[in-house]
Amino acid sequence: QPKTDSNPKPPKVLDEDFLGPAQCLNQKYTWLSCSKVFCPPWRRCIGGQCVCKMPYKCPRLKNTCTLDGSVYYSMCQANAISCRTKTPTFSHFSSSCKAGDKVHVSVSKSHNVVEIKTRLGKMLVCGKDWNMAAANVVCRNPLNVDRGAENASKIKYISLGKATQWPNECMRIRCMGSELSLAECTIHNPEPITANTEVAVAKCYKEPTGECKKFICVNGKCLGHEKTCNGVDDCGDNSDEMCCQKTDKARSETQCGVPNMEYEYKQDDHHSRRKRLAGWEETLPTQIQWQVAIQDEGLFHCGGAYLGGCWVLTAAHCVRPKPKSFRIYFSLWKNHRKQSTTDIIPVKNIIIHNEYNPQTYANNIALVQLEEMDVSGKCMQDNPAVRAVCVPWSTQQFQPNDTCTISGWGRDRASTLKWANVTLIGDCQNYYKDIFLPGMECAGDLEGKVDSCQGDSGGPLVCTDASGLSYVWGIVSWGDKCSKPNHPGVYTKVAHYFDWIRFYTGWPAVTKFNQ
Ligand code: 4AZ
Repeated sequence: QPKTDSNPKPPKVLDEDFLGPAQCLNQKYTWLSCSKVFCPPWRRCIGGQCVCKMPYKCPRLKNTCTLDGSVYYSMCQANAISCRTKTPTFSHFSSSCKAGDKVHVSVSKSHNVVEIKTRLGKMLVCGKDWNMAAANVVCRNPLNVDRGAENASKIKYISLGKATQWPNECMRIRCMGSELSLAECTIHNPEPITANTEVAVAKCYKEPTGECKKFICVNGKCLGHEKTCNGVDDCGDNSDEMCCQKTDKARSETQCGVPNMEYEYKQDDHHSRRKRLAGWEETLPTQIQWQVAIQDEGLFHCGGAYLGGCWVLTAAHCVRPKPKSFRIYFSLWKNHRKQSTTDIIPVKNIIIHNEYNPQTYANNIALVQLEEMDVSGKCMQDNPAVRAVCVPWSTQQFQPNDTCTISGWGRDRASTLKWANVTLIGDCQNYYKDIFLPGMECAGDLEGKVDSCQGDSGGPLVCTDASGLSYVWGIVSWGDKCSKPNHPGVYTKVAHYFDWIRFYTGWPAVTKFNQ
């Protein structure tokens, strides 16, 4: 009788430890597997799958035109219909939906250059922002329904040669990757092209002739193993990025919203337990583990929230597009002086919302991308006193009257990091009339007892859900002075910017877990 193996073999690890384990791959996860990722607004999560929402369940936001010229109430509604019919529906936002505003996309025979035809004429796609997500959308339609592009690349305009008459303008486009047509992506106004301008090139996927001996995506696309777990959705359904083992590769899984309890109550000296009081309270040295301080030319004006990986979220008015003048301080507590757990990280890039308006504070949100330490792609050493906060994916996750926490080194509160509880306020137009805009949220109280103030800007308003996960619900943004009755603090409503954040940080940063 053959001996039974009492030590079952560990699951086979594929692709040099990056892809796998096999149990995960067998689940055939894609970007519609809501046990791992969040569904887009026009889908809802049932039994682990994002299924199409009923169009009437979508909010009424902004007049939305469809390709056949009819009007809907939001992009969500148009996409809920596309989702059911599996054909592109969304065309553009406009109050008068005139048919004929269609965007026509093609890929040229020579050089595979992407061309778009709109009522403005024929143009190319600018190389800036051009990536695999956008190439997948271009190639998805109308032939490669699911499989999208083979690859996305760029070519200098001058290299195209003169044999063909090429358009002399390009449009910058930004896609999430899940769009059914380019119309659903953000399309910028045409820009003039010069000889050295890079323009977009897409090679659309073609079914290989033989059997696929490499990685097979859930949608059937065949990929080289080097394309799996690289932070790029090469499959077009994200299945090459859904099962990646914890490794040193640039984007490892993000765990968010849970402080390291071993450290939370570590006390330097006389501090007693955290109290629950109304009003500002001094924090313990490593209590708010996602809080960062932003230093600009040696000065501290603002806070921020660590999202994991190489990403910090803050207010647009806290930063300027000069990464070299900034340093991010993690695990800072008193006097803006380092403590033993403090890490100071340089900044690689600053992304300010392109519709940020410094007069109205509309879209007061920015991402700070930290400098990588080395080829590992990591931006800081593991730090037990630093944890990431989660990004909320739905504007419904928290509601008026929920109690959340603000923290900061704001004005007149001495020099230790402080925290306070505040209440979300639902009817803020009543207090700020038309200067209160979409994407803003109020918190505090109407008597003006507890409020954020100058110096707290950019810092987090954090709400914790029933399971104990903490989300950065708001970013300290503005207010009419501080603690003024009937003028609560105004915060950037982070959930409103989920797609914007995801576009820049990629899927892993906003995925629940990557295992
Ligand atoms: C400021 O000047 C500021 N009370 C920040 C927050 C608030 C007011 C002003 C909210 O940065």
